[in-house]
Amino acid sequence: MLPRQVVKWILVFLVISPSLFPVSVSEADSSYWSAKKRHMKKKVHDMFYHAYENYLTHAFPHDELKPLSKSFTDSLSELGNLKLEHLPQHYNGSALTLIESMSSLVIMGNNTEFERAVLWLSENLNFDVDARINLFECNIRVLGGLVSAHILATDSANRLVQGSYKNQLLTLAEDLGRRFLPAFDTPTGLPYAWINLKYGVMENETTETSTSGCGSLILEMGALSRLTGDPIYESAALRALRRLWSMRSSLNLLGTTLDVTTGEWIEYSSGIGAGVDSFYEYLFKAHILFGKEDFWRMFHSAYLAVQKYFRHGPWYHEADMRNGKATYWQLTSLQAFWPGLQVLVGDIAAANSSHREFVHVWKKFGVLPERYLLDHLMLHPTEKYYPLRPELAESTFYLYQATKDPWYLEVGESIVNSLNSYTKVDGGFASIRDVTTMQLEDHQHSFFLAETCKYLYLLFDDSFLVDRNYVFTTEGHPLPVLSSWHDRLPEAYIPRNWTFLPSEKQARRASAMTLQVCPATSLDCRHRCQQVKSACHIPDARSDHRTCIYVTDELSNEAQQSEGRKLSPIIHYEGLKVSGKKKNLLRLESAPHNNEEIRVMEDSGIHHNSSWTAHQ
Ligand code: DMJ
Repeated sequence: MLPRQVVKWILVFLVISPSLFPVSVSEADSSYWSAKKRHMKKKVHDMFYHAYENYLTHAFPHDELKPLSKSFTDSLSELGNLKLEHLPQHYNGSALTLIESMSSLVIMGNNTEFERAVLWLSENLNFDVDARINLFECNIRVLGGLVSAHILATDSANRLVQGSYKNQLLTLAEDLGRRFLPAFDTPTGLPYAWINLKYGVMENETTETSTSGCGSLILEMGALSRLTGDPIYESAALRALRRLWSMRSSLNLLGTTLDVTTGEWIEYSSGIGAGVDSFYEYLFKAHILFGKEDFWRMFHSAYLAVQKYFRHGPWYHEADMRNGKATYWQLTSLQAFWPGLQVLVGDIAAANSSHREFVHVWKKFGVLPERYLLDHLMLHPTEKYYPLRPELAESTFYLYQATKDPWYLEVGESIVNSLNSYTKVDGGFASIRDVTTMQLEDHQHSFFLAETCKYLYLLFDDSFLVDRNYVFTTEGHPLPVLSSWHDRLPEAYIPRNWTFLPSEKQARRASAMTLQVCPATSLDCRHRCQQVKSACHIPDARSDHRTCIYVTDELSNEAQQSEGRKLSPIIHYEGLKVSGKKKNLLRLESAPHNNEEIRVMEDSGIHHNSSWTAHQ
């Protein structure tokens, strides 16, 4: 037994040691997370290659891998033609998964394989096939994949060494873009959802399409126009987008499906998920990519309407565009992209609270079910599947970029672990048919390589993004933010120094959007925050939705003095029992780490950490 005096001194030492050696504690902390990131990056790298190599072995050049039977599916054309009636006899698909993998290969630093893919596609890809394809899917996956890969093949990084690249991917993209154009030949300019690559719009083609189907073509088609110098693609996409926007209700809400010939709504109920999601995403991203004020105005009104009519605490239900009344109370897996978009906008508090609800559902089931009935707290009877979707990983990546809170790394780790335990099979990664039984389905979607693996990789290793600014398309393909692509960037949008705003103590990153979106945002919240209001954040009026806590002076001081990681995220605070006078209703948001200061904000406040700049 140690003498009591010695025990006492050991205890005293343990209590005061953190203040004696603060640096070593935080160093230990940061080396822990660095090691964790390296380990996780390797795990994601291995996942990607397991999926990719199995695709090459068992499915290439067909579209997608069937990992259980180790065979293939030509999903791009099968979507529009389940009986495969019109496909040429020796049709080999469009190498969809290879196209979708190219930007991920670059992000993971594999230029050799990227070059191999570029050369193969240059020599073999051909769109002159009698196949009815979905315009939206083909646009985001194939056109987006090709345009992004062309940019990566020709930027200043000199990734291709064989010298045989003569813009073949751009030529292919342009050929595909031309094949899209007949779809826009409607009385409204709204495109048909389906088009035959060889023959254009087919006889008796359905005139029904979705909001995302005609409202999210602008990034890829706009980029194609900028690269080729031919405005026709961008004009077609823009005309459709404007027409769609003109169909909004007086509440600035849109429906989910519509008729392209009459320009009338078919389904008046909509939300932020299936059939609509990327419409919102593209309004905002188009503003970043092309600098047009119009996109911003549309996005701003649309975003406000979403927050006002769809949001219920951290959840988003559907509502009727005509009167804003709630229709369906459902959480869908696709909605999980929304917090990521909110990070780009700078609405971090709202992003954080929704994101953790999705994480909660992910943890409850092991993955995110396609549809969960919020009003009954149960799974949708038929939509119990999880097809390896990327949206939660995507939002986790954005939130980590904005906050650097290691909690998001832990979320990423649990996503990776779930994917490996439930979906990894010998022949690749299989979708889940039913999240209650974890029964698998014989399909590895191409977005698993284009998005799921990419966002997880970027979460743990973002070196690809250092000193570069990209907008990721809805399919995860990077497009660079170039000032030469900006039509107009008014003075008011440009901070004096592109990336940093001076602050008394420390330069704080601020996005160009910050200045425009939220001019009243406080950048220094160390001493009891001033009112922080965002132009695009509608406060949730119901007090029972709030995730706030009452903070006493003592706790507030403690929060400001403590090491950020332990106290910063809202979630960590929720378990605390705070006693004392209810002085200020405060909310802790964002996640300072190491020496960054804690930000304490009023409810409904937002903080911007994201930044984007235009390269010359
Ligand atoms: C992807 O193809 C795109 O992200 C699209 O916008 C909707 N979601 C799927 C993957 O879930």
